[in-house]
Amino acid sequence: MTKNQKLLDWVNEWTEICQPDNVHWCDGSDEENQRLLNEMIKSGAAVKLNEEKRPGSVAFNSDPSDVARVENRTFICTTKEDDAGPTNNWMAPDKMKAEMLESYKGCMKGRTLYVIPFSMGPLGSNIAKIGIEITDSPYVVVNMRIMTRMGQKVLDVLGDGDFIPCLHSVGAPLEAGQKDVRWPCASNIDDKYISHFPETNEIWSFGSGYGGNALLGKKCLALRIASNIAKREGWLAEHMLIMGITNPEGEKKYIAAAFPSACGKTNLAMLIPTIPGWKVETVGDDIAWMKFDEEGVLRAINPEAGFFGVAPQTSMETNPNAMHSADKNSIFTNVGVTPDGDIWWEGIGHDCPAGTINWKNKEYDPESGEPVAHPNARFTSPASQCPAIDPAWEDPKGVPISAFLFGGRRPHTVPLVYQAFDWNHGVFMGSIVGSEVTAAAIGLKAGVRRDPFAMLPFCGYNMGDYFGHWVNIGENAPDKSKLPLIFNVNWFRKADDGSWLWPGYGDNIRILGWIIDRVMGKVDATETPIGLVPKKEDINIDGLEGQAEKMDELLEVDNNAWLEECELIAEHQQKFGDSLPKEVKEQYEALKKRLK
Ligand code: SAT
Ligand code: MN
Repeated sequence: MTKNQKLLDWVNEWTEICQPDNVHWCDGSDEENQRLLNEMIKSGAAVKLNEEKRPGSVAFNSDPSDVARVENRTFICTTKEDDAGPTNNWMAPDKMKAEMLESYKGCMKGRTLYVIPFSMGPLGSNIAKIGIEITDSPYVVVNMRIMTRMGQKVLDVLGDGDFIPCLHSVGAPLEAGQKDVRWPCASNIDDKYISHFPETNEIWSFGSGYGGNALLGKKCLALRIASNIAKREGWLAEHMLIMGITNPEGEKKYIAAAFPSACGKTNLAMLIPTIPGWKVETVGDDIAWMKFDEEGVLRAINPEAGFFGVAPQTSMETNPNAMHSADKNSIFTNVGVTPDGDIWWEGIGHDCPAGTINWKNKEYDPESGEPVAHPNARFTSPASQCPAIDPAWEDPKGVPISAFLFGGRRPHTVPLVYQAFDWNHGVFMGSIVGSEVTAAAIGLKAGVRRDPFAMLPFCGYNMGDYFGHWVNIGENAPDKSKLPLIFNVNWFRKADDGSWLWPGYGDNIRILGWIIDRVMGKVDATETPIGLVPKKEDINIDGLEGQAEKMDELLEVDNNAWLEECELIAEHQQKFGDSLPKEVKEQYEALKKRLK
């Protein structure tokens, strides 16, 4: 329990508003976890999986209307609209609170209000932050127990200190005697809100029980709110994986990497090298918090304690470390459940057994053409179960970052890898990250969907100011010579016939190897208008049949294609108006000049 008066008052206040039948303070114990799981299995909300095949694990199916983050219902609520910027939905804090308060009144009737104390980051780390989530979803409780450090031990560290209040309700009160549904949530999209109040460090979420809408430590706290705190305090809260890379000489470097969704970030974080002597270890697959230490080294922690990974297409072929992370003690959401009580999804690597129950609770029908798992189906698994977890992943000091990687899916124009000339050039590279999408995917004309720093849905303030913050980090670094080098990678370049030019997956270690060589000053690079590109001979392609002939095309920088790219970049930069820092604008002008 706690004597923290602010916390007690806050919980009392919301108990009165939400009117739950019970209040439960989560201690994070095994017993508590088991009791909640058993209750959900008994009520039919969860399916217990086969104890031999998938020990300690359960599967949930969500309501078909509640399957992913709801970006159009995600709000940044600041006094001035300009502080939310052109890429966020904005509403004034007072107006949003008044509107949502109406929704919260009596919203937990018939339910239990759970109080979840959690730490983002190793308990007691000076980079870590404590949040308290109020929720009426036991599904959220058991997920938060995996994704964060959770329970009484957090209250012990908190003492009478400050915390980030995170309020969540599925928005589905029960009348007396009303039977619950398997996945309660607000039935109407307009009744859902994922609201952030960066000026007061508050999160109010209503109406959704899924993923980042409901597990408020992840995108809401660790990215949208933390990015605001980081800007104020001079550090970085980024949508980045963190990995350790050891070369055959036994030298180890850590890198952090940002990619838009669907670029294989979790796969890269857990990569198994295809060339002998190299080792990759995982610190985190989604979020990095980074601060300079006393020596001026930028150090990163993974604020999370688990993986909330996309299940479909994850297999022993594509990502054995992720598969093993989910061997046991895991929660599966919107996957198929086989007759023998295991899980199945598209791309898991074997055929779907007859009699499998799909994510809509119907028996799998191969004729229907409907997928068994929802494309955004997830596994929630403890990071400690990852066979490649880095020995320093819970080090409260964090790990030293030597390089940043950005990248997207770019079938054309962007070479396999190139390095920024300097920090501000790297910031410019991050600001233009994007993936090429087909017309159907965005409902617009085909083109490059820009996702600067892969932070578009996660930057909790004006994105132009965010670029400026990155510029400032470089400018104010205690020791500029110790700043990470910045690279852009593109595993997705295609030949004219549409075939991939690069094998990807475990072979990406060959590019990471070059990056590490650059960090250690072991190899030169070729200067091009867009940045520093590898000399062909410095990329190890031993054993890759037919690869040598593709390297010229892969590393090619076509000035005309880049001049066309510049027009797209100009369009993109325009969105930010006056908030675009002059340093980033200058980088664009300099690039154009080098290309001409
Ligand atoms: O649902 S999460 O926000 O946790 C994952 C994602 O959609 O990126
Ligand atoms: Mn993510």
